[in-house]
Formats: sequence, structure tokens, C-alpha cells
Amino acid sequence: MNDLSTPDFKTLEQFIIEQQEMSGGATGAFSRLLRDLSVAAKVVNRDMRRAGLVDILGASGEVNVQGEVQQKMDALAHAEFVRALRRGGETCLIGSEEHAEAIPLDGDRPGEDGRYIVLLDPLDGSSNIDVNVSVGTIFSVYHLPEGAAPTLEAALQPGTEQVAAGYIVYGSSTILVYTTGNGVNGFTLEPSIGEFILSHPNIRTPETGTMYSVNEGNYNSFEDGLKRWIKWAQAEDKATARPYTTRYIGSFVSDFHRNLVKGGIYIYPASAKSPEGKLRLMYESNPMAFIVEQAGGMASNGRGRVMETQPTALHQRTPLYIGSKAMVEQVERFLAGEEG
Ligand code: AHM
Ligand code: MG
Repeated sequence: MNDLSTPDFKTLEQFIIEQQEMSGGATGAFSRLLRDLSVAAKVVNRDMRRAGLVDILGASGEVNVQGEVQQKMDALAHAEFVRALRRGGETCLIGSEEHAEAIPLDGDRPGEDGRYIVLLDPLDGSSNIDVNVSVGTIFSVYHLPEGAAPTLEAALQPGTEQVAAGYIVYGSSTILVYTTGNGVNGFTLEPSIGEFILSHPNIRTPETGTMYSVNEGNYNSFEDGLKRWIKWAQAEDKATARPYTTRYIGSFVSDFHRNLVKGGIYIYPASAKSPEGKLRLMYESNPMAFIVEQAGGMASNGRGRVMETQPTALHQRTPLYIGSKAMVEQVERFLAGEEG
């Protein structure tokens, strides 16, 4: 992390503008969109830091005259992102985990309708808030196809068409990580100046790791190949640093971020409880798949590349195997019956 006492730290906004200048011909619309997302993230971060005080402060009626503070945090995060994107004017359509239908935005600059589609999970893992566990936001950005109307059909593009993807972890610190297809960079929020500062330039995920993240309570209904891989991971073998370590927070963004930095695999497979897997393709799996691939990792549905799935619905689910490349490839081989 850069030292703020030295003049050479770089803010997210400076970084975005630098990138824009490097890609000649950019109009600035995309930079403004990223700024809008980061502003919403700061607002949500502020609200998150007060989450434990909601009952006390809310009861006094002093915090928020609209009573918003008493809303569930995930609904509040949804409202904040929609507000920021609407105000920013670069977005024509939003798809959110917190809203059944895609939301078209009129934009408040007549004749200058936004050209971007933003799909997001405003607050993933929100059931963890009550117990003070880190949660996050995940977002995915597409172009509105030339000549298309801003409807759900326009949003149903495979993950390979994403122009940007990112996430924010509201954890012991708040970090925003994103890619535009040109590597992955992470920015930590410096609360005293209210800016995201470049803290993790050009993130590369380790080729392999020794951590796996899966809800093993569902083990009995996993498919055989996965069961065999888990038993393999638990077996003792010095040469391959086994047994591996289980790390499962139950908050996807946090589990993903840890594995991205340290190496590992996150798995949410099909199970009896969730026959299609649990995570959503469009605003959970695809954006993380884009990021992990850009960092040198891999994302699979167990049979193929997640980002090549042709979506048919905004909220569709997918099994997900994501993380260090060697680990994802190996689990795929177990699933195909080629090992174990
Ligand atoms: P949510 O979008 O309703 O918060 O659900 C997604 C969350 C992920 O953050 C987490 O990895 C997963 O659900 C945990 O599910 P489970 O409790 O079944 O292990
Ligand atoms: Mg979610």
C-alpha cells in the first residue's frame, strides 16, 4: 500500500483517467460510469459501517429522515447503486439481484442516453451482516448492442462480452477490485480522505494453491467426481502439500478475494438443495470469472468455461468452480472421471 505521506499515491479516479488517455478515442463515458460505481460503493461503505448501530440510531430518528437506515442493507445498497447510475447518466439498463425485472433508466440528460448495461449484486452475502462478517458488491458491465433497445434481451450476453467487471469487499478494510480486460487492479479506501487508493496493482493469482472453499455440509449430494476430489484434497501427501485447508466464509466476495490473492479454489456445485448451483450467472459468476481469468486463473461450471454460457434469464444460476488454474483444471478432470 502506498504511503499517503508521500506524494506518489494514485487514486482510483487518477488511474481511470490515465487508462482513458491510454486508450485513444475514449469519450470519457466509461470513465464516468466507473466513477459512478465507485461513488455508490463509498455510500454503501458508509452505511455498512453503521449497520450495527441501525437499531439504536434508527430508533432515535436522527440518522435518516427518509427512514432508509431501517431498510434491510441489501435493499439500501440496491437503491444507492441505482441512484448513482441513474444520476450519472451513462447506464441505460440495470439488472440487480434485488429486483425481479431489468430496470431501464431514462437518463436525465435528454438526447444523451447511456450506452452501458450494468448487472449487479448490490450486497452479496448480506445474511452475514448481522454477525459482522464481510460482505461485498459485484458488478458486470456490457455495451448496449448497436441499434438495440435497453431491454432484458439486450442484457442477455455471454460473459465473454463484458467490458468491465469488479467487486468491492466491505471488510476489515474496503477494497475495490476491477478489470476492463487489461489486467486486474485493486484499490483500498483511505477513509481519512475518502478516496480509493491503488494498493494492489496488476493482481496475478497464484497458478495453484492449497485452500478450497465449499459448503461441505452439502457433501452427500455432490456428484461423485467432486466427492472424490474432496477426499483427494484431504489425503496426506507431503509432495503436494496435502491435506489442503478449508476456508469457507459463506460470503462469496470475501472467499473469492482471499483465494485470488493467496491461491485456492471456490466451489459452489449443483447439490440437492440447489440443483443448478446457487450463484447467479449474470452478476455473480461472470464478473468474477472475467476477473479471475484476467488475473491468470480460471472459472468453470464443471464442464466448460463459465463465460461462454449463453444466458437465457437475468437471475439464472450456474455451478461454479473458480480460482487458481491448476486447481480448477484438476477438479474438472475428477468430474470427467479421469482422476481419482
Ligand atoms: P446471496 O446472494 O443471497 O447473498 O447468496 C450468495 C451467497 C454467497 O455469498 C455465498 O458464497 C453463498 O451464498 C453461501 O451459500 P451457502 O450458505 O449455501 O453455503
Ligand atoms: Mg448474491
